[in-house]
Amino acid sequence: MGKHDNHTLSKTTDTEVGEIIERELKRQKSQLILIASENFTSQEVIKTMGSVLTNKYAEGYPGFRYYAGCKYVDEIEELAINRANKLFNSNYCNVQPHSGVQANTAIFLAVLNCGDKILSMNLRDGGHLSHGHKQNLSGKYYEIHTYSVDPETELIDYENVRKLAKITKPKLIIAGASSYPRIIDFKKFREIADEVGAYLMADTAHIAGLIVSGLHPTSVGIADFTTATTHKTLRGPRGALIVADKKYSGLIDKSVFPGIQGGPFMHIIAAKAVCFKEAMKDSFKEYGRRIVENSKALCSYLKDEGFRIVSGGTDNHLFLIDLTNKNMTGFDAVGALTSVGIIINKNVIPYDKLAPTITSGIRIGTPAVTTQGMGIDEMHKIGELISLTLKNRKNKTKLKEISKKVKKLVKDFPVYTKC
Ligand code: DSN
Repeated sequence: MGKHDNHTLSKTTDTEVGEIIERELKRQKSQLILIASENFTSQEVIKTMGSVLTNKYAEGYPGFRYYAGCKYVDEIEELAINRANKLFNSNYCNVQPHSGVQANTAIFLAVLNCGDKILSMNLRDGGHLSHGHKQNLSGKYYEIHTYSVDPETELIDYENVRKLAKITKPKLIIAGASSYPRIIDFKKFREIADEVGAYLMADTAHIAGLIVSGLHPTSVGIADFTTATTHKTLRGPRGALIVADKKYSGLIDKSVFPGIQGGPFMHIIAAKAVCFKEAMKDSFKEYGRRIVENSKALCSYLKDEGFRIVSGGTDNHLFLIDLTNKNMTGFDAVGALTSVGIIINKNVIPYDKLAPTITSGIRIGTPAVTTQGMGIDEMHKIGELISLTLKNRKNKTKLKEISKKVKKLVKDFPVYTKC
């Protein structure tokens, strides 16, 4: 079971803040959350994030802190590290990065000098801001070269990656994406990195939960560095971690602290430990299996409804729809879907001619609705509601009817049942 029962979220007595949180809770309870990077974390994770551990400064690492009084937070961080290593089958990890961007940045700082070359996936084709966007630190401090997906298949063209790697001779190759619906072949990336003497970093922010469930091949033991967020498919607190071989421990630890961060968030590290334990359970493997099953079911329903699916389908928790032939932008689609309570995000698609603020596509993901306990029948209902909304986006009466159906569907699958 992926569903979290018996949630009792405690309320703040600061009414101004409390009322806003209450409204956000109501929103989460009444809308269909199909943002591929969002999820509903467990009550245990939420409780742990709200613990007194937030009071403690602990710059440094267990046993080597710059503050006194770290006996118990040392125990917490050691527990989180041991659980992460068990979960990812690794011999070293750093659980302090506050976010995926910071985990990635820590790797850059660890192995690159300003001006060194990175070869990463084009943002338009599925890459991430922190892989070299010109406004991100990565794009400002390093020389970025990008690979694209094949224009026909919309899959990563490994031969082209190899060719580009040989031409550009990067010091670091990044494998990983924030909107790529297919399996990433980390072994092929390893071969390419070895051929040109580059480091390989796998950014598994989106797929970490699928990796630990055995639903996606692991990058651990293949890439030099694996970064992951803990709040997406891993379903933990907002944060990140880095997994690598222990020969890199000194470099990475220094790079996270004091390199790019100060005091670690001990309450979040504790919640990461809770998440890692939850992710070791057989029920989490089953959850991962159902995320992918649901993603495939929703994707294929919408494909049958006449929507063009980028790369023709999905192997993971998300898929992309190209709206070009529907005379609609991603921006338009988000507006219509939000109006009926279906929350997705606009997304650039391979070779997109439109700006990231407009986009030709949308990205849809199933981690959150799968946590709610929805299955294939519900995916078909959601597919119908999405299709009807997009086809009737200017028909207010129709949109009102759809909105009622969305509310009913979500009500049948409560996440937080006691609040
Ligand atoms: N914002 C995350 C996503 O939605 O994919 C990535 O940082």
